[in-house]
Amino acid sequence: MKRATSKLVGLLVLSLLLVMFSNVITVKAEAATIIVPDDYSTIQAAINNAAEGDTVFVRNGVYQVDIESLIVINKTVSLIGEDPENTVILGVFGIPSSSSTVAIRVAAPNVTISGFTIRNCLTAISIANYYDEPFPSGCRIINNNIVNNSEGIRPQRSNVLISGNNITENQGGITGWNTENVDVTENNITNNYYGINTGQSRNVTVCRNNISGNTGGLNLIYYGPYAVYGNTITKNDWGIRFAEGCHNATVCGNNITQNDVGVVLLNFPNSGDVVVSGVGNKVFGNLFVDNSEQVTQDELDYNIPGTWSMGTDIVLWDNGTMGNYWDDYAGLDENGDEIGDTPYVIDENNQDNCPSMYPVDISVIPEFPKWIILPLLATMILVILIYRKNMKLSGQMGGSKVNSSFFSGDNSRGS
Ligand SMILES: [Ca+2]
Repeated sequence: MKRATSKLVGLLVLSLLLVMFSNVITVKAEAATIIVPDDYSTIQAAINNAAEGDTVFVRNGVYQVDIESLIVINKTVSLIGEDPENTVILGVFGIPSSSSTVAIRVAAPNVTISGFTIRNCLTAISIANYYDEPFPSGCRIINNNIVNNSEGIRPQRSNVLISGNNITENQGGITGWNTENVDVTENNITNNYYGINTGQSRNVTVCRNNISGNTGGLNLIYYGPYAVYGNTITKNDWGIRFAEGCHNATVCGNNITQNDVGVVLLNFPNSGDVVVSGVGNKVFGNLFVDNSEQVTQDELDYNIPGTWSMGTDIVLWDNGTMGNYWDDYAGLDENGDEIGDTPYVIDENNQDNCPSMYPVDISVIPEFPKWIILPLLATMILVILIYRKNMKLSGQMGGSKVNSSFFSGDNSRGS
């Protein structure tokens, strides 16, 4: 009985570990590498002839995509370019009398796309499946140049990692839509119209990116929660905008500097949609330095005045003990606790109650845990507690003491 229980617990723990590290240990039994153009002349032909788990390796060259030659990844493969500067997927977007839609559409789980320049497409990479296709979860878009597309990367399904990419000169760099659990980490997101534009997204983490030179850096709209930390947000027309229905965004430990406006609170009357004003948003532990304006409240007037406020007009600017560093704060610190004695007032609804007298050290802002790890960790602890309780019970019932102290480290207790 006890042996069966411990076996069961062992299996549970093992399966949890497998889930936690599934991205790392994707089974690659007998995976092959198919080379373009050596084995097949087109990327799509290589994918069509690949088996699950194979790698499609694409040599340097220019690979044209248009409406007739879009790439659909409908099985779990890694699509790897030889060199991101010289392995180019080229669309025809912007050329008169031509049309292209999505250059690469990912419609399978655990797909990796790495090592390409993708330019001049309507959408460079879309992660989206149709009903009869497998759900694309656990996909990774890493180390690519995404240049001059209408939309760069469009995660439309869950559990996506977007890391190490140069995303530049697109209309929208990353445009989330109906997505959840997206990590946007350590990308250069520069000179786009919108750098990142969330939409119908949940659990999006934006960390340690360089977001600069965009018209809008990071546009936060419904739903949230969003974690935005450790980014350098600089030289944008506006750095971060809290817009329609942004809920539970935490913006912490960012260097927000040299923007025309650091943060915009967008607020406008809404004529019909039931999307209420965003709540639960916090901005603390950030540097606000050398922005022409730190925070502005924008009121768009193109909607007919109605009953719903559609934007996000109120944000918390401190967490009760820590606020932000504002380089234009004019208050004093007479009690010497390094926190300004008077609030930094933004408008009648917004003020930082704990403005820092000195630039906060954003390098020591603790990292947010990955969303997925928390419930898994809780489950594991629960399993361990149950295991311990069962062992204790069986020990009291006169069972052998083997392993009963495995988790306690206490070998002295006999049965
Ligand atoms: Ca003080």
